Amino acid sequence: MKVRLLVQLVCTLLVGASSGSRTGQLQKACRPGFSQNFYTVIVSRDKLHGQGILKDTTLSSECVKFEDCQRSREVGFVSSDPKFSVRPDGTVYAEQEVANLSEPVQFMLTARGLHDPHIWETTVKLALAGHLHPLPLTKISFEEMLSRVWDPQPRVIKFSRRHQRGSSANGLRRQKRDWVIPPINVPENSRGPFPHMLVRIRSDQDKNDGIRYSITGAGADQPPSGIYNIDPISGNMFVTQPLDREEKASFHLRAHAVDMNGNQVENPVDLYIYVIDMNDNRPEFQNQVYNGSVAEGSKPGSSVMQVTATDSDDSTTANGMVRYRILSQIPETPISNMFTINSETGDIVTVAAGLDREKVSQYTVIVQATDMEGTNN
Ligand SMILES: [Ca+2]
Ligand SMILES: [Ca+2]
Ligand SMILES: [Ca+2]
Repeated sequence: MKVRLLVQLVCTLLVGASSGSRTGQLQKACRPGFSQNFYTVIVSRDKLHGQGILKDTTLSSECVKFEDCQRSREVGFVSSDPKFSVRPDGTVYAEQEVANLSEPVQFMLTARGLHDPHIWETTVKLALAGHLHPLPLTKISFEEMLSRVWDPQPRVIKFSRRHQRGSSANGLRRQKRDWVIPPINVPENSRGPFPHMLVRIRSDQDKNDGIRYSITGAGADQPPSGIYNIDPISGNMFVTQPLDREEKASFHLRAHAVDMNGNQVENPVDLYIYVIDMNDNRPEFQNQVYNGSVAEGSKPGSSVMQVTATDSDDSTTANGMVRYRILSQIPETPISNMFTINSETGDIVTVAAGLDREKVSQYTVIVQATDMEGTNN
């Protein structure tokens, strides 16, 4: 599916007149939780040490915001990726040395109150600044895209042995603690058919009859319930409906295995499911009409105004990268391109001299914002 997006707005440049400002306040009831369900962290290249990142490097300051509604609850963050985490002040940092960050990385972050049972979850995606997504997304079909994302053969996920019999003197050898199951990827807006099998959960104990599998967490037995389910006998786990990444970008479930009497036979295993972005949102300007002003007689290069369009798709990929361009200017006097726009920032500046209020007091400029880095024109 190719998505071609076009948004237009009228941007009025009132030459010599100042623009009015408008302030609006929205009163909303405070709800504790993360300020966003998806954070994009662009990591500056000067954080790199060679190709990698050193332990304890701060990747982004105070990026993740947790609203506690002034209850001053003590909230701890836990990351699904042992390499990256978030400090209590919202700073994203490398918890371990990272060999390479050439591909974007995402992890789930769980916030847990120390003195209350609440759990909040969000997704953090890290991408190196200037990262150019190599996939020519506009040139492959939706079906091709899906086939790249779905696992062709559903994986078998086994419960980890937290303790193993070993040959060492004390008989018990601790397995590496940060053993992490590779995340499960599900493309958003999949057309099914549903239920679609994602993985098979298996215990080594299932030679004995009567092992029963279950999954818990938001998306399984907690709201939004029923998105995932599992066959208790085979351990086959399914997604039951199309997903919307912009609504919920990741899921954290736990798989359990019990015997016929309900006794736990394995330690629960954490499953992280990421919803892979599709380009299903167009850039939207915050206003339909922007009013800017610039003094007559201004020199070329004078700043006029900035316009901003946001795209809810993943901004680390072309799906959510917005580019601007000027389509037209009315009147086209004294020349047809009195203004230029920075394609990445939306800053509009003058490029020619000759602004004369007595001749033209107002210009109307049509600006287009496109995603796919503006290549889909
Ligand atoms: Ca969506
Ligand atoms: Ca999307
Ligand atoms: Ca988009």
